[in-house]
Amino acid sequence: MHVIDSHTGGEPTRVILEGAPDLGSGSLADRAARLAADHQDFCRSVLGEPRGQVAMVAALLVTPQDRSCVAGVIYFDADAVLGMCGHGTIGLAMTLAHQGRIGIGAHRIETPAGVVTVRLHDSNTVTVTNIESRRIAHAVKVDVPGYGQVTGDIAYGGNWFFIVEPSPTAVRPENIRSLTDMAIAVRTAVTKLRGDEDAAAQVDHVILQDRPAIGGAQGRSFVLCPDDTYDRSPCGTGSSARLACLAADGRLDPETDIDVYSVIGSSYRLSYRPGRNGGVIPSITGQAHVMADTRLIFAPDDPFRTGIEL
Ligand code: PYC
Repeated sequence: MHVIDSHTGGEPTRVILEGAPDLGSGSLADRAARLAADHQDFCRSVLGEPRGQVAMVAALLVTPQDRSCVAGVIYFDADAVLGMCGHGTIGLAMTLAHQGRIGIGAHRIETPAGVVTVRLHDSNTVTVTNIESRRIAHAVKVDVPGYGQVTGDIAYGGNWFFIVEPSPTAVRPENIRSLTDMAIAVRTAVTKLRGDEDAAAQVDHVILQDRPAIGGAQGRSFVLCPDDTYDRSPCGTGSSARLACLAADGRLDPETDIDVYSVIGSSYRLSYRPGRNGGVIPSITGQAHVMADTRLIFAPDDPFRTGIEL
């Protein structure tokens, strides 16, 4: 299997160029559903140890339905197929540039969540214009066993997020274990909510957002992914969901840049313009670096050809 690995602000992306199962034809959402239903072993084998690493997200290249797109892509982590992935799209753009398939300028990419645009600025910097992102529910209260009542917003940015701001625990590297435990407990409680918040059942990412520092600077964010790892980057779809909340609260004007930081300190520059359906069209600028251009081997007699499962 031919793969190219990159990282975006420390968060790895593995682009699969050949050797993946045939997902047939149809919309990217249909093909993504087939991947999730029928190919779990394949997903684990590509991302899990010993061939992968915990934080890695895969970007499976497929033929786009929309022929104006340079590529179609289905993202997945070790546990779930994703609707979109911001850091993965930045990594994919750098990978396509590394292969000489795209140059400086704007290019369209089809994802299960819709068509996004990447603008390649130089040999490492990419701006992603994401799909329209929106806040679904504001100030949702949830009782979280062991943590008490937690309040947050449900928002969509290509994936589903519950955003807790300010985070009850400081977003610092030394707190990653306790942030992870809290975010898992919050997600479990949110997905059990019933009533008006049907969207709650779809939440598979949690953002614990640090308090902004004095002077409007943004604090760091901790982002829990579906496979219970944390995003080393500031999370493109999470940043999109949060932009929708900042806009809805009147805390950020359109076309205004802000810098946001991940728990490990890597950054994105964000802005938005108003969307047609009441949401926002986010712009996410970040940097990716290609790390490896390699072939994975899955020998039939390798007992760990589908990864290590404990
Ligand atoms: O950047 O959107 C993102 C993302 C989702 C999961 C990991 N990264």
